[in-house]
Formats: sequence, structure tokens, C-alpha cells
Amino acid sequence: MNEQEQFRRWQQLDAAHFLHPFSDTKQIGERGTRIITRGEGVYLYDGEGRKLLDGMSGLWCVAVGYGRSELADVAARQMNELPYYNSFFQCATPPAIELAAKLAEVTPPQFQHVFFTGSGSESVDTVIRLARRYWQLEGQPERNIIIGRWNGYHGSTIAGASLGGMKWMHEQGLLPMPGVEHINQPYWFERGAGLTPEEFGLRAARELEQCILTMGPERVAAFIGEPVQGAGGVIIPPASYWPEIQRICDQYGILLISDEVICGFGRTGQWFGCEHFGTRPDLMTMAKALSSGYLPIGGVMVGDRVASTLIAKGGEFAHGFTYSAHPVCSAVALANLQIIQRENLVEHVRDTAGPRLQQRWAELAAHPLVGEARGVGLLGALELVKAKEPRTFFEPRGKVGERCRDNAIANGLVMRATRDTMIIAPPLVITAAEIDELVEKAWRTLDMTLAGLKQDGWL
Ligand code: PXG
Repeated sequence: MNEQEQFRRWQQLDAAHFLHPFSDTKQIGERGTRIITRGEGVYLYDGEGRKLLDGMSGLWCVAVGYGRSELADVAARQMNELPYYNSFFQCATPPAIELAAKLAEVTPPQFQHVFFTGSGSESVDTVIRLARRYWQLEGQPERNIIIGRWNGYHGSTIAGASLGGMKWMHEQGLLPMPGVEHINQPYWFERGAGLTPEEFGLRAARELEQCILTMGPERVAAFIGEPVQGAGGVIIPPASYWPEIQRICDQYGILLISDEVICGFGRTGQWFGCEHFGTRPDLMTMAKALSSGYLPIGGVMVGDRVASTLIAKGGEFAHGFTYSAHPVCSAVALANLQIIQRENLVEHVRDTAGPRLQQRWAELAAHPLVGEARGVGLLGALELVKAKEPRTFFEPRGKVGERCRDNAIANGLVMRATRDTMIIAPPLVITAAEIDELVEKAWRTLDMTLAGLKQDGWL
């Protein structure tokens, strides 16, 4: 079988047997999947021999880039030594213990304890159980409501999808579950007309206070938010937003949960997004870049406030997964964090790659299709608009983003579309030359999209 026949065979088998996440299976079957076969540095290679600059780090996770044989060697060594043992019933494995200690070192000082999971969604489930358990132990079991945000993303389990604010996910399955409330997101570009970003940020944060007062502070356990909303469209809150959220959580004694699944481990130019925005969360969910996606692992950092209650008064916390603290995943995550430290990747994002990307990314705002180019660290978003003044979105929303995403692939760039917002989050190791290539490909993609829209009567 030659390469092309093999590729076609995979496409047929895929269409016949593989139900993909967040995909329209009928459409995939008709159009064929893109089969990625290899990765090196910031580049991917697909089954048709195309080389793609991966502007999304896989799915926001491949921080140290593809092709790190060091991580493969660590995994092989650990698999030979001890492929699996659990962390239940007073057991542990050396890599998990070492990883726990490393996480205590790299996270903010209030975090000395970690609970391991297998993914971001499991971390979100865990954080809900921890928050409610904490309030039970504090003698306030009626404090069980968790407040999230519309268009936030916290995963795809029943609990994660509930805390998230994706209405189309809720509509597909009796969600959200009870005990969850949502407030509006701090999305200035879409909702801030007539207000400065700072005014808008305060107003958006004060919706939390309003929600707490409506529910009754004695019933609210926690607020959860992504420092920067990722899947929702790289929504960067105005500078006034997080300090006000912190004030409100402090005032009503509510736990602050920072969902660091995307922002964690250097993405914003600090180790964690909460450090970029200056908040002091009580709990922090993590996954993705914890292992750079080389193996599935997640966790919850448990701050002193919750940990001290849990440990002093708790007894058994009836929660855990077979793969919590999996030794091979832990060993790879530890080696991944050592790479991030050894290669100073957080500083690279803060001082070199981040400023370079932001400077070049901002140039895209001059393109006729772009209503706003925003970013922080190695996150970027472009708002595609029909007209800049007055700001006019394309209707129906989402179709133009999809075209732009397909054009990006044709130009050798992986860029994601959330409705008509184009988003990027390249590997932390990206160089100046690769950033220039990314921005040039993005510009060409916008040109191609504009030409297509004109041709098809959208403009
Ligand atoms: N919290 C946040 C902030 C996330 O971004 C999760 C939790 C759940 O993680 P797991 O490992 O269970 O997927 C995520 C995941 C997208 C996209 O299209 C984003 C995520 C997952 C899949 C797709 O941008 N984020």
C-alpha cells in the first residue's frame, strides 16, 4: 500500500468508526478528516504531506513543542520501572510525589497541596467537590452554589459543561446541573459599547456581587473563572475586572477558583494567569501544559485555606480516579516542568516571544476584516467584522470564521475559529522568525478570506 492509499484507507475507516469530539460526524464523513502524522518544534505534518505551523499548540497544550525525545525517554523508563500503581489506600509512587513537590514550588505560595486527576474536566469536577466539602466541614453546608460565567469553558463532563456557560452545550443534555449560576463575561468588544474598558470591567465584575446578593451570600460556595477565557474566544478582561472580583470574593468570604487549564504554565508570561492579573485564588485547576499534552494529566492546587480545613477536620475525602497521579504521566509532567524551568520558557514568553507576538499581532488590526486584534503573552485573537465603523458583525455569526480557519490551513497555519473570532496560542518555544511567519500567514489568510467574501457576495 503506498502512502496515498494508506491515507485514503484511514479516512474511510475514520468516517466509518470514529465519533469525534465537538464535530459534526456527517460533515466530517463528507469532507474527510485531516490526519496529522508527525510533529517537530512548532510544526505539524499531515497525511497529505503538508507542513503546518501549529498556532494552537495542539489544543492549547504543547507548551514545549513537538518532538521532545527527552519526554519519550522518561516515559519509556518509567513504563519499564513501574507502568502503573494507584495513589489510593495510603499508596504513592516516586514520580507523583516529586511532581507534587515541584508544583508546590512553581505555583503561588498559598499552594502547598495538589490533588491529581487525568484531565481538565476531571479537575473541574474535583474542584466542585472540594469547594462543597470545604463548606460542609466549615459547618455551612448550605453554601453549595458555584458561580461561573456565560461563554466560559470548564470542560465537557456534566459538571464541567454545567459550570461552563456554553448554552449550546447545555441544550444538548439537561444542563446546567443544579447548584450552578452564571454571570456575563467581561467581553468588552462585544458588549462594552459606550463604556471604556475599565468602566466595563468594573460593571462586569459587579454582576458577581449582584448574583451573590440575589442568591444570598450564605448559599454561595465559590466563583470560578478562566483568567483569560480561552475556548470562548481569547477574551481578555479589562485591568479593572479581576481586582474587583477578588474584592467581592473577599468581602463575602467566597472561594475564588482560577481555572488555569489554558493560562497555566507560562501562557501569559507568568507561571499562572492569576499572577498576571494579581488575584489570590483558593483553588486552581490545571491540565494541558502540565505535561505539554505528551500524556494526559491534570490536577487541582489546593490553597492553605481549604487544605488546612480538609486536613484538620476532614477525615476521608471520598473522591479520586484510577489514573489520579499516574506514575508515567507524573514522570513526564515533572520532566516537562523541568524543561520549562531549564529553558526559561516563562521568561521567554514574558520578555521575548510575548512582546514580539503582541507587537506583530497588533499590525493585523489594519486589515479591513479585523475589528480588533488583542492578545496577552502567547495568546492572540482577531475579531472579524463586516464593517469597523460602526462595528458590524457578519450574520449569521460563525460562517466567516470557519472560512478563515480553512484558509489558514491552506496557507500552512493552524488557527482556530470561535464564531468569527480567530484565535492563536502557539507553543511557548516559538522563535522570533516563527512569529513573523505566523503573522505573515495570518495576513495572507485574511486577504484570501476577504477576496472570497467579495466573490461570494458577503461584502
Ligand atoms: N478548563 C478550561 C479553561 C479549558 O480550556 C477544560 C477545563 C477541560 O479540559 P479537558 O482536559 O477535560 O478537555 C478546558 C479544555 C477549544 C477547546 O476548542 C478547549 C478545551 C478543550 C477542547 C477544545 O478551544 N479546553
